[in-house]
Amino acid sequence: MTTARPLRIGITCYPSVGGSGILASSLGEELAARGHDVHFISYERPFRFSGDGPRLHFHPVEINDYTLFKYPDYTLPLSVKMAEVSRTVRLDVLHVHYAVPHATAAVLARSMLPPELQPRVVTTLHGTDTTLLGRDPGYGPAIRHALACSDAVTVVSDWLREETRRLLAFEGPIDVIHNFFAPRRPRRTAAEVRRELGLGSEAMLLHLSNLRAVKRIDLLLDAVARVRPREGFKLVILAGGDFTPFVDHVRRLGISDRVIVRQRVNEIEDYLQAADCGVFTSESESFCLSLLEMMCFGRPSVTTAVGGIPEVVENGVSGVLVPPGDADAVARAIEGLLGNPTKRGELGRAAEQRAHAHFAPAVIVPQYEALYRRVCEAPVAAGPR
Ligand code: GMT
Repeated sequence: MTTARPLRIGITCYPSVGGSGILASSLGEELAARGHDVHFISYERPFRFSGDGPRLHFHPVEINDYTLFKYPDYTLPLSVKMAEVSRTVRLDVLHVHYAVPHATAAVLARSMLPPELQPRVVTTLHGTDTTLLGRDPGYGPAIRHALACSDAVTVVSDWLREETRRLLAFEGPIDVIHNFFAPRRPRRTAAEVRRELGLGSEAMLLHLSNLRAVKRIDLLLDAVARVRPREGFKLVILAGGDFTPFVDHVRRLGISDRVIVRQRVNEIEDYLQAADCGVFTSESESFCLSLLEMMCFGRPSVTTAVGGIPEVVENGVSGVLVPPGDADAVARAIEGLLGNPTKRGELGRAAEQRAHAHFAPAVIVPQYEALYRRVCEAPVAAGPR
């Protein structure tokens, strides 16, 4: 039996709160736990990155604010750092999460190196890098070029693969590797969290997101304002973005006493275990990692049936899917779950089993490892294919 040698893997992602950063950080930690040497390259330590370990390293990218530039540049210092790390530790693979500007920087970094030091570039598209920037004429051609120069391109759902073909006219191979979530042990008990939130007998609805426009927080608030009985629940929002723009909306709807917001929470598991169900009202979503986070704790969600979400939950089996943009449908579905604890329990158990069977680290991480091995065996993709 031959044992494959551990790989040296560079990972670049957005370190701030966001699904792609959470996924990339967990992937790095899982790879290191499997014996690979992992090097994060970014302007900050990734959110939820637990820190340097024997095989986990962080290389900061210094950004200069030269007065001669109207806008600070990140892409070039990132590419220089990627090349420097590749050269120093001899990376086998440079895996970039979210194409803009990471894939372009990786392709540039590779071209700065002599052939024997060039890492394979793997680009993972997460969502708006295709659906928003991919259709922008100011970005689309650069993204398409970086994908064509990557040694492998992955996406987080079948739906995103089709969107990438359609919007970026990219015809090269695309591997679908779904997201995974590796929950950490909660630090507090559910009772302690509920006490912190001031919850009595009310059900706890949970929403976690960066609050960007695509998440349709307006619809989320409209929907919960219609849930009856209004004293039967509280909505907890773990906000990875600024909630201030929605405060007036909450007040106008008369639900200030029903909505609790917590900003930039790191210990999301504390809240996931304390919740009764999740609510997601996005108008587009390539996967919805937060939905999976709920599933991992055996909690069902009401969610709009958009993008890759139907690949994550099956309607009526492991969650409840509603049409996009329909606040009434969201409200009725929440009432259906809150009013029927037996059904809620069944859906939650099915959700947890599904998460375990399809979206666990043990299922997904080997798919990335196999991909890395595959690209390492192939010649480097130096130019557009
Ligand atoms: O694409 C984005 O809007 C940002 C990105 C992120 O960094 O959070 O979110 C996307 O990637 C997540 C991780 O793969 C997915 O779970 C989200 O569904 C996806 N967001 C969208 O498609 C809007």
